[in-house]
Amino acid sequence: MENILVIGAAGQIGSELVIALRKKYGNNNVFATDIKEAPADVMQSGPFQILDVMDNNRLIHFVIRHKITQIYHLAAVLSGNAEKIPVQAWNINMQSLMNVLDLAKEVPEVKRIFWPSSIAVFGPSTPRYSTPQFTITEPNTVYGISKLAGERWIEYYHKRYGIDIRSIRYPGLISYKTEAGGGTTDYAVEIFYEAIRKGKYECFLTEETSLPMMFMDDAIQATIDLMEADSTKLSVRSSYNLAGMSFNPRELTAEIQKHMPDFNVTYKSDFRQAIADSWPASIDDSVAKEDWGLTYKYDIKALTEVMLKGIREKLG
Ligand code: AKB
Repeated sequence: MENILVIGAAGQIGSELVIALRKKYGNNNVFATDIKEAPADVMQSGPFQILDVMDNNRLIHFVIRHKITQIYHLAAVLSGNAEKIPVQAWNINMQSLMNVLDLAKEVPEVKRIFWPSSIAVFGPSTPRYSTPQFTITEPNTVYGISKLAGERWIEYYHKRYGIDIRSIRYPGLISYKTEAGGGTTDYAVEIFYEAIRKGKYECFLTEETSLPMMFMDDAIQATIDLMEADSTKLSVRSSYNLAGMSFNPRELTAEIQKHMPDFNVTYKSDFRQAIADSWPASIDDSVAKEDWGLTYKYDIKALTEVMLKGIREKLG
């Protein structure tokens, strides 16, 4: 029997992952934690506790008391926010990971860990199109530097201590349940909310800024598939590339306008433009497909339909 701890359960990924894991492993076996309250369904469908991953003592006691066997550590300061508080963001992103890695060394019952990386590990010197799994990684954002350092650490802990930690380089994630917070790809979530709330949107990236993106259902499925994959098939112990779909704000606007012809977007870049310009426009995820059978269901058309429907229902 698995007892699963999700750290960062109130966030964009966590709030959906907890529900998916509870469906699979049973409501009472998935322990949701965060430093703030999570959406009602997360709080009500199974155990939830306020827990700060930076508080090492409480974390280790929690893991031992609840006989945790798997940890999903999702808490992080994202790219946009991290540029505002670089040293604090570095400390949070790195120390929280080190707490979880050291805990896995101390508590052998913890058999498997998931930790998300990001396309932010790439930088301006990385090949921009169809970015390979193994390539130049010279990120120039504090978030990217912390994710790259994290990738090096998880591979090290795997090789040196045999800890089974698995990771995905998520593209921009798009969902309607919990709004994204502080990332560069957030425009692709905000645009849907503003389309429905106001019929117009001012985009903080230029209309030609192409980035890799993915609908949350595909990201959750990929995460669970990777965690369930046969360990001997995993050739990458840093983090797997995931491509999702690539589009720019102009293409996404055109897709929304098929449903809302009067929707209007204006463009005013801010500091996040430089971050987006340093990231790949498209990703090669052939290694993930080969190793553990990565697949996707959503393209830009299906994504737009489900986002508009979901937000309309949510906002009543
Ligand atoms: C961000 O924009 O910071 C994140 C990411 C791509 O990791 N969504």
